[in-house]
Amino acid sequence: MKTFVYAAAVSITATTTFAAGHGMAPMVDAADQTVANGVVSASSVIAPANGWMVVHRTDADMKPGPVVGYAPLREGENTDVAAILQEDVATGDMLMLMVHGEDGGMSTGVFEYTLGAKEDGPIKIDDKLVMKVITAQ
Ligand SMILES: [Cu+2]
Repeated sequence: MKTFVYAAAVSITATTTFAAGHGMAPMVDAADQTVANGVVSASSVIAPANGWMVVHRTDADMKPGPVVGYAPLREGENTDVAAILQEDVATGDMLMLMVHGEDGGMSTGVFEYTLGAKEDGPIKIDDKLVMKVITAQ
């Protein structure tokens, strides 16, 4: 009897976690902002799994360029995600905030992506990157 009760509790927990993580469409919500404090932030990010918000340089072509920052994400909703910029970003520069996974590298919890690599690479939903482009003010 004791074993049965334990099994039922585990089952309910697993179902709840699945619903919370997969019920919301992955997205990045961020606005144009000053980055004078050395940080770029997103007001809300929904991630399908634990991973990273990666900050790429970009331009009018909207292609992801070099990585200039990253911040950890939890599965589900993240609010006020802040990434420290690794180099100066000037007023008018465009940045692409993108959801990346935590898969394929050597270490969990260590950001191992470099541009074009598979390790901790970008996630895709319906073959599209999950990202938002902002301009530094
Ligand atoms: Cu990316």
